[in-house]
Amino acid sequence: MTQIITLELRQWILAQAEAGHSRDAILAAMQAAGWARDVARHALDNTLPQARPEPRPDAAVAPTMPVAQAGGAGARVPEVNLSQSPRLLDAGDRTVEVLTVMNNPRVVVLGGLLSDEECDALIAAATPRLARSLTVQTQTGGEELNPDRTSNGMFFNRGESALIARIEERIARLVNWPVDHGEGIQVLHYRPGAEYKPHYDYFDPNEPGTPTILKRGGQRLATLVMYLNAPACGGGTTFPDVGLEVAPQRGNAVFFSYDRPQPSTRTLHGGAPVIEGEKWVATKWLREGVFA
Ligand code: PD2
Ligand code: ZN
Repeated sequence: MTQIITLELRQWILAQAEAGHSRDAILAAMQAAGWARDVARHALDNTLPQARPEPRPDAAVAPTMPVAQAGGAGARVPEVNLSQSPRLLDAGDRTVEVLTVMNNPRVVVLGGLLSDEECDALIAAATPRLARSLTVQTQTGGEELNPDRTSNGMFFNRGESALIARIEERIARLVNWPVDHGEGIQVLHYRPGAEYKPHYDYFDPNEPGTPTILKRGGQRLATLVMYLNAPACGGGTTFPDVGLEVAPQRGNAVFFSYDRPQPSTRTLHGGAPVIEGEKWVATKWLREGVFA
């Protein structure tokens, strides 16, 4: 779990101290809001001046602290547990390789998340249900044809088959996030020339349709793009802010998370045009709350 000590959090801490709250009271309020104890202590140590006035016993902790789980800066997000820098991860029914890790943006490239048979089965189940991909229309909360996205796609319902349920459970275990906080898996098919221009996967808080979209499951916090085949040329997943391109390898996946719906997460990403061959991916988006 990554929690970021933001300027907003520091300002809140200072305001509490100025209002007469003790260090322990502020620490307790932060923990109650979901901040890990060591992160909260670190934030206090690095924010409060060494000598402080005596706490006022009557002071109440303000209810407006930046909550750690709320999808704002420092929110708890799905996270692959890499604290011991493992080469291999136990995903329950399968062992997955850690191939590449980046911290800012948070990107983890995973090897062997899906077997060849699972990739083939996903493509076969998706093929009869493909239609030109739509994107969420942030003006209204509806869906629209988007010229920046020239793939065909479809959504599976969560748990709709044994295959889908098995993959969803594997993902949930890998990224430490409940199955019911995930959208249904989406499959996309790109022909030569097709691409998905750089975009953010979170919903822009400034768009008028976003409150409607957020009613179902809250913000997106993380994305997992799973590669179901390997196009001969092109079709990488690009992160333009950091010059990263993840090569589409069958069975591998790229995971990235964003603890706030802001470009400062550096999670701008796109699907580069397919130059030769075709490209199949399955995408799983993870939400803040239950996506029912
Ligand atoms: O197909 C991809 O590589 C890709 C790139 C960017 C997929 C998505 N975004 C997505 O499904 O959000
Ligand atoms: Zn995307």
